[in-house]
Amino acid sequence: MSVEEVKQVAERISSMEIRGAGKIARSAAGALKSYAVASKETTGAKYLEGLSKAGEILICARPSAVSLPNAVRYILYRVEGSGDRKASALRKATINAAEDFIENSVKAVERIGILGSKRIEEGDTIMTHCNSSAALSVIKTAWRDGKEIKVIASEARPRYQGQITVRELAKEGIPTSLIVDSSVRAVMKGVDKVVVGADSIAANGAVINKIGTSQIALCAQEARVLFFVAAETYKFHPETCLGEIVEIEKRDSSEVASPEEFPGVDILNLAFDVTPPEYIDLIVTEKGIVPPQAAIMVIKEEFGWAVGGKW
Ligand code: RI2
Repeated sequence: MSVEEVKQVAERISSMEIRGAGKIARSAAGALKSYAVASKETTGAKYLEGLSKAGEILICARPSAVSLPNAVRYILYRVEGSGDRKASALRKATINAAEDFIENSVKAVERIGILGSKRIEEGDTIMTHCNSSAALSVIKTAWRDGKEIKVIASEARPRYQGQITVRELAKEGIPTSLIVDSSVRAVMKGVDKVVVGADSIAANGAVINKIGTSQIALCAQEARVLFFVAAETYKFHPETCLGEIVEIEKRDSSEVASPEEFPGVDILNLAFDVTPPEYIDLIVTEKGIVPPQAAIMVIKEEFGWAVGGKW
């Protein structure tokens, strides 16, 4: 894959043809692997220059999901740290690191399902929002374990990822209802648990996820409904330890309504919001279930090398 082709992958991530925080991370890793396979650079230095340029292009595709830069940096860090400086050895190191990332990511989602489903009980009605493979792994694992559960999924306007979720759940045979985002509070009294995914988790345990998540958390708190987040450890945001704020992606207003039909109106399309840690009961990761207050420990454990480093 050439730099031009890497740009095309970045474009598919940007347009959300490839979406979901875990999936964009795996696609970026896959693109770097393909770059390594196709690279004709003969010197290590030139190869590394091209690889880091390709990584930068991918990182810039979407700003809020830290899984994307974490995947790229996981690979670059390993390649840069691999002893042999020959282009061929660096290419091999890239391929190995990318394959490791992808394999670990897929296993992490499975493991989150196993751990998180222990907190789902027979007869539970679970609410979810948007389309998160980590959250759905918890729900599907509970169902496959024989727990009779029901799911209520909100639409997640404006991109309607909730429709992907309900199709996936219905295919599995799970009794599923689709609701409009504004009916969350009205139905919350019939919900036992909320399970959502994450695009980024800050050092203070705040969760950045699809717009509407924080309203759901607020309604859950009011109704004393447990609120769970399912997220792989590469969704924890190391730079928030260094005072950085997670950028909330503002997408094109045409996703919400046609600007031509509403002249003079500012149509705001925020893709994500921030749920404060006080509204979150627990975070299910592949390494264990932690309270949001433990986010800083997860970051130190997983990204100590990065937080202390140059970025
Ligand atoms: P998984 C998605 O973002 C949703 O916000 C979802 O909750 C999150 O990524 C995590 O998804 P978008 O790409 O990695 O739809 O759990 O904007 O699949």
